[in-house]
Amino acid sequence: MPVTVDFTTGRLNGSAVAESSRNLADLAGVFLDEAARQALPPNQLAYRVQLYLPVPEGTQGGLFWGNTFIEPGLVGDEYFMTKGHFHAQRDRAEYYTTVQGHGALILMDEAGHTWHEVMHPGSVHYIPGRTAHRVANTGDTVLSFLACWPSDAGHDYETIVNQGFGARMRAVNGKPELIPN
Ligand code: PAN
Ligand code: ZN
Repeated sequence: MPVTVDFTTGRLNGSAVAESSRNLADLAGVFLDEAARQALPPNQLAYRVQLYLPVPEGTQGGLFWGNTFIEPGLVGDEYFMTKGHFHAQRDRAEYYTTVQGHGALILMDEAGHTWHEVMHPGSVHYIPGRTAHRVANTGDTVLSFLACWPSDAGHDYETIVNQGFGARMRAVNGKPELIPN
């Protein structure tokens, strides 16, 4: 069965599509206010990823495709977001394209300098190599985006667990602001 994208929702269809999800219980230590995270239901869905991996992980010259759906919500005053990562092969780049909703692509270079790009339906984001990336849902509906990256990129979550990003996307008077740590 061929793989198709529903461009109204961002949903990926086809028997070759794999799916994974992250609940708040999977995101210990990700948010600034850990007590606020623990006060929320641990089985609350934070985001889902649909993956189309046509070649084995690590294949040089191949490409992977992934669709991410982030639920709306806050942990304390911080928007629901992905864990974020550098690529294990540091020079590997990636494209993100927003389908639905509103958000912020938070980017960080290897020196910890952190900035963001606004995500809205149709926005295209080039993530250069050596740049950690994480997405926060700053709207009140599901944020969905498409991603495409090299199949030999790999994911380094460890560096983010240990060092975090240099800034966080927080609600200030109901509006998103990137606030340095
Ligand atoms: C994306 C991300 C996806 C989930 O496909 O993997 O949005 O975010 P985390 O992997 O940080 O949990 C991507 O950037 N792939 O390289
Ligand atoms: Zn990535």
